[in-house]
Amino acid sequence: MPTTKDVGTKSASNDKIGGIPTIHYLNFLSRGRGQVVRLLFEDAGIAYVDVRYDSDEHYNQSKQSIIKKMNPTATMPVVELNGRVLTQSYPMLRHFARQLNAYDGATDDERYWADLVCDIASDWRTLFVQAFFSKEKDEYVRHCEGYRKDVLQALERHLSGNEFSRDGAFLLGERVTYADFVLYQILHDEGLTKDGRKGLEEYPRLRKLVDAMEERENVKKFLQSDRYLG
Ligand SMILES: N[C@@H](CCC(=O)N[C@@H](CS)C(=O)NCC(=O)O)C(=O)O
Repeated sequence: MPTTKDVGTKSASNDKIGGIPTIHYLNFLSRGRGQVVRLLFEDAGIAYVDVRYDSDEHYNQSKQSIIKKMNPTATMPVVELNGRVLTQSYPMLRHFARQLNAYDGATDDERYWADLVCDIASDWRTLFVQAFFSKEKDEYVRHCEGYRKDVLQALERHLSGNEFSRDGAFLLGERVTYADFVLYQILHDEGLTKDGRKGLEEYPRLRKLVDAMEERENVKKFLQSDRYLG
């Protein structure tokens, strides 16, 4: 059976999104595509119900029963909210951003910029997961030396040069977007936010974003809470 936990207290942000969401996700500590949705809930002060499935349980049982009933692709995260089911992590974030009237650009150009960075982070996550879970010896080491270096350099160059992000900490300078969360989460899951940001020594612009994310009031509280599982 999955574990279920109530998190937080109902707030005005819950009213804006239409209630208290239930998020179904694998028990990947505080990592993965589902975690970034949780992190946005935490930041926005959204109370939520956290349902976690162990991988064995998911693949042997719940994938074909509970999850596939809600989501045709049978993947997670899946969010139930007010009798509706939401699927696909990053479109979900954009949906909540619009409902909260926050976490996104104010113009087409700003939104394009946030979506662009989200897309790079999404491609990166796909390759990270493949390498991390590969049965082939050294595949993850090859990933870190190859693709990961390239994508870090590309992101550093993008953020340092872009008119919206070059002067502030977030993608839109002082204003945080859903894509900052997506980028933060892959940097976290790759182990680049810990150990004094050792893995980000060559990427000062990305380090600035990570520092600013972890200084956000509710993110900071979350990282210091027992809900943060590493
Ligand atoms: N594009 C989907 C990808 C979802 C996805 O691949 N989720 C993984 C976990 S991060 C999953 O459900 N894996 C288990 C499975 O495929 O059964 C999204 O962003 O929601």
